[in-house]
Amino acid sequence: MVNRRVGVLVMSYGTPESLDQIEAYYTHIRRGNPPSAEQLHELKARYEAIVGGFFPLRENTNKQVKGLEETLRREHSEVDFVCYQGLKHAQPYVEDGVEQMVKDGITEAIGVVLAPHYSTMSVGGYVKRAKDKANELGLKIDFVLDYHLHPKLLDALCIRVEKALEKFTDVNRDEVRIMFTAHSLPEKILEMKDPYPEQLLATSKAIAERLGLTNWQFGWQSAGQTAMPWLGPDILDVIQTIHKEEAVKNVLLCPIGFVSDHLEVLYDIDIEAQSLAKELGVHLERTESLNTDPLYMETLSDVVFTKLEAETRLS
Ligand code: FEC
Repeated sequence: MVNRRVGVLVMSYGTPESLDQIEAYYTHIRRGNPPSAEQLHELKARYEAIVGGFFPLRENTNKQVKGLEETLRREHSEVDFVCYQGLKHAQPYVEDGVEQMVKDGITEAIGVVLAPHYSTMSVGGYVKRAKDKANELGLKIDFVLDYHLHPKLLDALCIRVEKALEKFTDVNRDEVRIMFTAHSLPEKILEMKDPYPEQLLATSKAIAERLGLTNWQFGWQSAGQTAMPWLGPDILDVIQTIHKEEAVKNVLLCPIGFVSDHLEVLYDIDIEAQSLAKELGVHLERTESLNTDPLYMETLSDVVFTKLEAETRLS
């Protein structure tokens, strides 16, 4: 008997493949408006500081897509799962992934984003593009919208917090301020009753409860430099304030909104936040990124399979 064949569209942010592609990538992020020479120079300098010609997000996404396919096939061998990549701002774009599935004769698919928390401006954007293309080509597709409280995701994050706390050898762990972080978004999402801030807080609380953490808070990172206000407080301001007003000398950053090593982690935390911490005499550490952690791969496999089962029951 031939197994049921299901395509999985694995969507992620995307990154350039070389330094000379940064301009086109940035222009795409800015919805077709090229950046000024100054903006481009500033972004190139950030990539140069982390990559030296190598873009970690590309390889991490490739490995995550492969890891998810292997996990799905191992855990659910009754279905012939085939994973396709669809990127938001680089090739292969979300639409390319959908098109490839159709070319390969896939007729039913599930979409999932490599970001656990839902926002209309993040996951909602990926889903809309994939849905539009799938409708145009007649592909049946459904989507996982979030998985921020999945027990295996929480396990993976808790293990990382525990491991990173071990780096603070000369203080009691209650003296370390743990700050959960995620990418900021324009404040206007609050008027739209967007679930993003609430979901991020729910993940933070769940980790804190499981580990019995008492000294923790949430902070936003990587806000865009635009005229409109972005969600705050920004982690750089928080580090300064808690150092000045509460004499905090030990900080652990846990970027729960990201699942890979990439610019926003390797530059915004490891270089920018770390250099501020050094200047202030604060001991700052960060939890390791999930990348291809088997617990993360199992989380994704589980939410994809559960969505497929729910769809099967409905149809
Ligand atoms: O390593 C890499 O090459 C890419 C790292 C990267 C990730 C990422 C994830 C998210 N972003 C989110 C929202 C926004 C909004 C804007 C925006 C702009 C940028 C720029 C770069 C960039 N983002 Fe990003 N983001 C990454 C990189 N992001 C580079 C442009 C320069 C800058 O502002 O720093 C503003 C766009 C606009 O002008 O309208 C909004 C969100 C996520 C997490 C969810 C996800 O992964 O989709 C939300 C990784």
